[in-house]
Amino acid sequence: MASLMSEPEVVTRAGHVALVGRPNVGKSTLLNALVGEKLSIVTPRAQTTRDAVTGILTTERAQLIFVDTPGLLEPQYTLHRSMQQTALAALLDADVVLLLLDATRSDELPTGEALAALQRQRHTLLAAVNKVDAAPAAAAALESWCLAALKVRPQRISAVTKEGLETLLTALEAALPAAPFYYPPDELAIQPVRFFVAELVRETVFEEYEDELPYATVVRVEEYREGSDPVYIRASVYVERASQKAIVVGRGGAGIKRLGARSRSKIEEFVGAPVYLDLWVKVLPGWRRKAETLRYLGYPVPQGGGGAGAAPGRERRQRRGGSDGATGGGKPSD
Ligand SMILES: Nc1nc2c(ncn2[C@@H]2O[C@H](COP(=O)(O)OP(=O)(O)OP(=O)(O)O)[C@@H](O)[C@H]2O)c(=O)[nH]1
Ligand SMILES: [Mg+2]
Repeated sequence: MASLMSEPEVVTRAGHVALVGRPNVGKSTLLNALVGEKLSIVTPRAQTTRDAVTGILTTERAQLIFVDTPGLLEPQYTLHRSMQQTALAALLDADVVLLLLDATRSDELPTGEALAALQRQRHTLLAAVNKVDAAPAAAAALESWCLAALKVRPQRISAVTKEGLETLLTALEAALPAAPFYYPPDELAIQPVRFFVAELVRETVFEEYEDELPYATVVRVEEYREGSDPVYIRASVYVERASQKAIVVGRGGAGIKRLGARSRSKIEEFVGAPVYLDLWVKVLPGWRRKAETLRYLGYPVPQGGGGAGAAPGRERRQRRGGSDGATGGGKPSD
């Protein structure tokens, strides 16, 4: 008993840090920079992230479980409401919330339900003004807003140049509760490989196609044969209309070939092995607006947006990359 009591106590800190903010402020870029691995997809366009993407950073003193979230927006259709629900759930579940503001967009500030949730979260709220490499002058206005609205002084950072990230990390570590590590120290991600594969294809859709098309696109990995060489992956790219399918496929199949080749090289880098990517374009009419198609695709269905049985974000994340057995109507058509 005496010898047990005299052993030195190692105090570690651990918990969830939700990265929240308006679309395009750099949440996913920051997650990748902090974890040191590209886990969350990044595009120059707003509303890229649709899921809570988790990345883990274990330091000597702390384990930070970062949760990247969809941008806080004014929902316009059912998928938006699903994204908003995912973001707010991550915010409410977190041990620490990091609100990101964008130095290049001093008008992009949280409003409504999101602002109210942040104000309620004040005791665990930190804030940062990102992209100071691009527009350091605009940071002052955002700092004033943050102090007035949330009583928090934001730090100045750049997720791209990594300026300010060490100081931010120290502040985040200090804000976490004392706790043992929840994951092995070398663990970086929680979501299954299938999730990241689908996201990498979706990111490439953002890069290859313009206007509304990337927003009308969702990717589902239908089959993943790890044992085969190369790794065989069959994935469906769902769009909302036949005209969109024609655009993705392109003249003589040139579009889908380019999408497949570019996606494959990203996936090979991610899984570290040669990959055969079998990509199919399918039409799932109006999938963004219908509860049953969203459910089929694994998105949480917001309350009031499709009746009972909406899966909360955490459960859905595990299911989405799991078996192909997800059902719920909305049968895809070719
Ligand atoms: N100059 C500069 N650009 C940045 C910085 N951080 C992110 N960006 C750019 O901002 C754009 C949006 O970045 P994302 O990380 O996708 O933003 P997000 O907040 O995750 O966006 P959503 O997922 O749409 O909500 C990309 O073009 C990034 O390269 C930064 O520190 N400096
Ligand atoms: Mg994002």
